[in-house]
Amino acid sequence: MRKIPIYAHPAAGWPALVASTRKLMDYKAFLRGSMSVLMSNQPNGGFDCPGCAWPDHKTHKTLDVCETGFKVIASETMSTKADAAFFAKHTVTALQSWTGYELEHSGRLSEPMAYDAAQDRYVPISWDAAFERIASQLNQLDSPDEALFYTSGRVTNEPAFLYQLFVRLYGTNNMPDCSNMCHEPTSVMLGRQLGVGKATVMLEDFERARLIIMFGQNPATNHPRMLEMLAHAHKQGCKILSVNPMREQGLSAFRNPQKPTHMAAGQSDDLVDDMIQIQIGGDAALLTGIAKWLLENDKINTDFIAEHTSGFEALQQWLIEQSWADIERGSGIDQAQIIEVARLVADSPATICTWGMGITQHVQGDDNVAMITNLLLLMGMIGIEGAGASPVRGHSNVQGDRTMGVHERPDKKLLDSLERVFKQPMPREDGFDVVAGAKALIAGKLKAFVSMGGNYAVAAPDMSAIQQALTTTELNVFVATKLNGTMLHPGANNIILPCISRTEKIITSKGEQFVTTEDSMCQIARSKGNLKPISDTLKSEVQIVADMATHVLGGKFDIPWQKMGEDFDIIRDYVAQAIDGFENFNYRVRAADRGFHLYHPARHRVWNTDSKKAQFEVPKYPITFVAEQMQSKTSALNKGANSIIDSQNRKQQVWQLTSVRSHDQFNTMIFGYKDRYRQTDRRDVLFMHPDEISRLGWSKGDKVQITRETSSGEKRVLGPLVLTEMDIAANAVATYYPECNDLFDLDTQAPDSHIPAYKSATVVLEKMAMIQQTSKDKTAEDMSLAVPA
Ligand SMILES: Nc1nc2c(c(=O)[nH]1)N[C@H]1C(S)=C(S)[C@@H](COP(=O)(O)OP(=O)(O)OC[C@H]3O[C@@H](n4cnc5c(=O)[nH]c(N)nc54)[C@H](O)[C@@H]3O)O[C@H]1N2
Ligand SMILES: Nc1nc2c(c(=O)[nH]1)N[C@H]1C(S)=C(S)[C@@H](COP(=O)(O)OP(=O)(O)OC[C@H]3O[C@@H](n4cnc5c(=O)[nH]c(N)nc54)[C@H](O)[C@@H]3O)O[C@H]1N2
Ligand SMILES: [Mo]
Repeated sequence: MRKIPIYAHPAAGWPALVASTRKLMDYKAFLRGSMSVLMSNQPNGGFDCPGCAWPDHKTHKTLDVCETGFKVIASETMSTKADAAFFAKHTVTALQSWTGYELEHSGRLSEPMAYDAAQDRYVPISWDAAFERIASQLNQLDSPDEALFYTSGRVTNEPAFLYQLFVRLYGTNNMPDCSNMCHEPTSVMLGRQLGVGKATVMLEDFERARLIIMFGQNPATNHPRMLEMLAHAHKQGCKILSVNPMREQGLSAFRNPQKPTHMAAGQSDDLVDDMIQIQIGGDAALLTGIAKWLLENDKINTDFIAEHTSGFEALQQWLIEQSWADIERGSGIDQAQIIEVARLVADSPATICTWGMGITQHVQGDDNVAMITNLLLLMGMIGIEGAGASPVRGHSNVQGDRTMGVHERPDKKLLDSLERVFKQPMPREDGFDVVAGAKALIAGKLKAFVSMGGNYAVAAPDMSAIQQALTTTELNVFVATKLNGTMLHPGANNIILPCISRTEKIITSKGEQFVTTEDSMCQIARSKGNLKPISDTLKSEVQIVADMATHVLGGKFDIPWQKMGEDFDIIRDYVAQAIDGFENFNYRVRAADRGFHLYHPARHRVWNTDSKKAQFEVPKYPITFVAEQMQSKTSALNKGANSIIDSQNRKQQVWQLTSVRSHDQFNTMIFGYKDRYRQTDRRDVLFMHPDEISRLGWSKGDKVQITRETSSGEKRVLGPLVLTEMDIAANAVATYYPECNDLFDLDTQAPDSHIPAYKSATVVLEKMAMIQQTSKDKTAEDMSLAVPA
């Protein structure tokens, strides 16, 4: 296919700095925010950037923050408040029609609020009254399992540890977290295959790697600080490949903001040597092809396999059985190009595979991760310098929350350890994850929903159904910094508890407190905000959990909740006793600027798996899964009188849809409508290759509607969307998350990790002019603001 011209301005560089500065101004956050930005991710104090989980550079004393970081900080440090006066002006019904952009810009939540049904408004409530109401509702439930306790990955270690302790002592493991929608296949499969569900690499490995393969990841937008590391590796001769259905343009031209000369001279680097434009959902097939060639050409590391692994024969047999025809059909890539990649893998003494949501968010997400790990194991690329598995986490502390015990399927070791330290029995039954919790809510089986951050309903599939279900509960509680669409569907009691954010100071009777986070490469470091909280009324997340526990559990357990709320060292002392790898936590986290690295056995070729060896896994799904699905939908669609005929009188075809992020959002928090790299200034777009647009006889700018049929046969419709050109694989289309989340359903998920398949949905497209009578009342212009909350 023809390549379409790339974005003219390099990623990062001046445009990114200008965009960042403008965002601080938009948010009226300049004074609070700019001072704050200078303090993020610095050695010797400062706070951990509340953006992504990419590790900090060890030695940087300059601006170790990026465009995304700037925007997230601006969003936190804005001086506008969503306070009592704000809520007095707007009914909840009116707020329901606000866009995500409008809600995000309504300001920082600054006092506790409770929903008053008579007025249809949130009204102020005192902290005490709020906690009493929470306690009375939670204590009335027939079983603690009727409550769901969600966590989002921005929550830091200390509140996360306290929260899981409170929830377990209350009596349930119903602790879904955003990880269930994000890197869950990584946690599950790396856990099973290597013994630890986390990255085996450290930042310095990127300096020694000879080959980096990036699967389904868009660092220019989502982990901009990673670009600098890639640029560095590239300069040293490391080959970099990107496997992605979209040519993500931020990777093609990068200007390093850390290097003023680079910026001034207007130089830029192309970071990617080759781009493998995979079919959506085709990664397992591609990896199968690479592994098959390596195996059949004696390029695998037989010594490593013999000494360290188990399950090789089964994988070998399976690889031999896979045909090149299926590999090509499943991946959309020619055998010749796959062999080229395989040769690079064979020749590389040090290979890192990195991956993001393009790998995990599929029905075959678990298989995709398994195949990446299989490839690394076949080559012996775990436990040597410059090589390994590098899943790149999203939220800044999503990995830490899990380490602290926020987990709906806790392992026995964690529960034993909590019982030993706190001398109380812990619930042993697995709880609900995001999908199971949402289904239980919709089925009316849950009576209370509590969330530590996040925007559960809007981030999940079946958004509207979850929002509707929240109106049927006895209690919904939101510990949060910003208003969002999960808070606007009140049940009998709906309470918002505003918290101090990452950029703000936490001062208690014991003095200024710091918290800790864990980055994507297992580094634990301190984080301390430097701004005065936006309102004197705010409490820290730790104090909110301590108060909730005090009110809900009363004097039932001999645990110093309030002392912990005042002195976070006490929490860390408990963590040191309860969680592996945190021995001497308070000392070690203070001893070095960047804290400490958590022991990772697989880095040392110690395998804490069932077999005590690294484990090969055979994929569960056929590698032609997506291709088959598209084929069967196409023939079903074109059967009988209902078939849709396009403008050139051809029968309708189906497409594979993926959902992605822009640099003007952080998940459901919409900062703006622009995507510089993808050259659009609206979010209601459908990206399609220009060749495909002309093949259909359509034009860019046309309005199209998407229809998806769920596994139960229900039709979901989204549109109109504006057709926009993009260098994306044939048969593939893309749009922005979360606007599309009602297209996805809770039943379409991976078998072991239960991750929703946000990255591949088989859909039908229709040009709006051809659709009769459906949406005459809605123009694309209306839709450009219709970002769901
Ligand atoms: N600015 C900004 N930064 C963020 C976030 C944000 O919303 N905005 N969110 C944070 C969070 S929580 C996360 S998890 C990370 C997410 O970071 P990423 O994983 O980079 O996020 P996405 O944009 O969801 O998708 C990544 C890529 O997957 C590709 N893709 C889609 N389908 C497939 C496929 O089948 N195969 C392959 N190989 N690729 C595919 C898409 O084209 C896209 O380039 O970013 C974090 N950082
Ligand atoms: N279609 C589709 N859906 C997806 C994805 C996708 O790629 N496609 N990605 C999935 C992924 S990877 C993720 S991680 C989820 C994200 O799911 P979530 O983590 O639930 O969503 P966020 O939008 O990050 O949450 C934003 C809210 O967090 C609150 N918040 C912000 N900072 C703080 C803080 O410091 N403390 C507290 N207590 N609250 C705070 C604010 O109230 C804000 O409104 O979405 C998932 N959904
Ligand atoms: Mo994420």
